[in-house]
Amino acid sequence: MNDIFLLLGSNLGNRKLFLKQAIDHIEAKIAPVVKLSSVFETQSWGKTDAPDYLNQVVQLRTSLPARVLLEKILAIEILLGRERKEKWGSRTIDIDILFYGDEVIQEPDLKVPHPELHKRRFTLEPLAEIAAAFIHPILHKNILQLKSELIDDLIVKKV
Ligand code: PH2
Ligand code: MG
Ligand code: MG
Repeated sequence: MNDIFLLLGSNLGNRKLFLKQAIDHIEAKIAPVVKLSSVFETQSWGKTDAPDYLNQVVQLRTSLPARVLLEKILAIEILLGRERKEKWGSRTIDIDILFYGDEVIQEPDLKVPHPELHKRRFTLEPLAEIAAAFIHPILHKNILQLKSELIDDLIVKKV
């Protein structure tokens, strides 16, 4: 079994409900959630005039191959009304694979660990809540260390 960490994000419509529905679909179609961070309200990163997000990190354990996991995640995004029009466009739900155990995957459409995770407060704050000691398999630092080195000053607050 692999420890999987997923980041959920929503900044369109009933954001809280989309997070909840994403978790319900993950549990029904992928695996039970073993840990869940608080929900954080976060300023939009990359496209700073977009509405604020709600972000939350969930931990699962599964032996599903990463590619199968990715396919199931994309299907859940579509089910919850995700549309892809522009980079960093607002979305009902985004589900990103942050870590797949300590595996490193570098394929065009599947990069694990998530290549930007260590630069983003909206990811590291919820992740630190449930996985402070988890070691990043490329950077060889734990989540608390990565958080202490962050230079992202966008506002991230627990709701
Ligand atoms: N996701 C992005 C781009 N910007 N900003 C916040 N606060 N939260 C996100 O989940 C997010 C973002 C691309 O997926
Ligand atoms: Mg994303
Ligand atoms: Mg995504």
